[in-house]
Formats: sequence, structure tokens, C-alpha cells
Amino acid sequence: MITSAEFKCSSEKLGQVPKDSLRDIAFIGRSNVGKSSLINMLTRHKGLAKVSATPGKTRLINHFLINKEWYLVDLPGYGYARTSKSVRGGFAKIITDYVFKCERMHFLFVLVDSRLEPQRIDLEFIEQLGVNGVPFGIIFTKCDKLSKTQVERSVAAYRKRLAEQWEEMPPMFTSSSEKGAGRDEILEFVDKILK
Ligand SMILES: Nc1nc2c(ncn2[C@@H]2O[C@H](COP(=O)(O)OP(=O)(O)OP(=O)(O)O)[C@@H](O)[C@H]2O)c(=O)[nH]1
Ligand SMILES: [Mg+2]
Repeated sequence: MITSAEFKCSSEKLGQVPKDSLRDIAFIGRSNVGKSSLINMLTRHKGLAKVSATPGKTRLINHFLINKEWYLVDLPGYGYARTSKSVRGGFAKIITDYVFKCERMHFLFVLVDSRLEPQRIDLEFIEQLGVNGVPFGIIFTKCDKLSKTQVERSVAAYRKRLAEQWEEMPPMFTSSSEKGAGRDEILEFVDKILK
């Protein structure tokens, strides 16, 4: 359960993230997939993370202190051309530094748009997570835009695609920030992995 959520800091590089001993649960995905919206939905705190209809809104690593116990982390989106200044292999250095080098990061949720078939950039990113042994799960976003059957089909398509390459499936969650769907399941899971 989330009883308090407060903005802690924005970092433009790894050296600026908090140095305390609390753990990070981070959220990443393509620009505009709904990361910031999901964070606001999970914390029930409208306006905590900045939401925008224009992709590329979140450019920094944003730490939000939850229950004074752990951090929820909003990461910049990947796959947005205009943020590709220091990009290597499609992913900005700020993202790869944090995801692959930051020991604070305890678990990473990769958000994917439930309306789209598996996207190459997401699959590439997920592959790097698997290869590097980064613990992660997948959250399907914007499920309010689909019927229940369509959502099930999207999830099944993802499982099938990942099964071509991996023996183990990551945990998967469906969500709608608009409707608050998926909140209990995701927060219960977070509770479990923080124990
Ligand atoms: N219908 C619907 N729209 C959503 C949902 N989540 C996000 N959106 C919309 O999608 C757009 C992008 O949302 P953001 O939360 O800013 O996405 P982001 O992933 O943080 O984007 P960047 O910070 O630019 O990488 C906004 O117009 C949101 O209102 C959802 O669950 N349902
Ligand atoms: Mg954002």
C-alpha cells in the first residue's frame, strides 16, 4: 500500500541519484507509453510525475520517495528521435547507465503499449535486460483502449514472442492509468519483491 509519495530529485546523470540505502523500483518504456501516468495512478497523486501528449517529456531520472521506504523511479522514454543526442544502440546513455550499472535499482518494469504488437525496440531492450540479468517485469499500458479479449491477445502475442528466445517468462501485468486497473496487482507484487 502507498501511504505517502513525494518528489525527491531529478538527475541528469548517475552521479546525482540519491545515495541513501533505500531501493529503487523503476519504470521504463518507449516515449509516450504512459510511464508518468502510471506512476501518478499507482501513487494516487495526480501531477506527481509530469504527463504530456508530446513524447519525450521525461528527460531526467526522477526519484519519488514512497512511504519513506523505497523509491519509485520515472525514467526517460526510449525510441524518441529528438532525444537521440548521446544515443548508442538506440538507448540514451542516461538510461543504460542507470539500468545496467546502478546498484540501487532493485526491479525494472518495462511498459509496453497494449494496442501494439511487440515492437522491435522493446524486444531489443528486453533482450539486453535478459542478457545482463536485470530483474524485470512487463506492464501493458492503456488497456482501457481495448476490449478484454484484445488485451488477452496482446499478452499472448508477447508471451509467444518471448518464448522463442527465453525459457522463463517475466511477470506480466495489464493496466490502465485512466481506469486505475492493475494497481492492486502491481503494488502487491512490489510489496513482495521488497520483502
Ligand atoms: N487512454 C489512456 N491514455 C493514457 C494512459 N496512460 C497514459 N495515457 C496518455 O498517453 C500520453 C502519454 O502519457 P505519459 O504518462 O506522459 O507517457 P510517458 O511514457 O511518461 O512519456 P515520456 O515521458 O514522454 O516518455 C498522455 O496523453 C496520457 O494521457 C492510459 O492508461 N489510458
Ligand atoms: Mg514521462
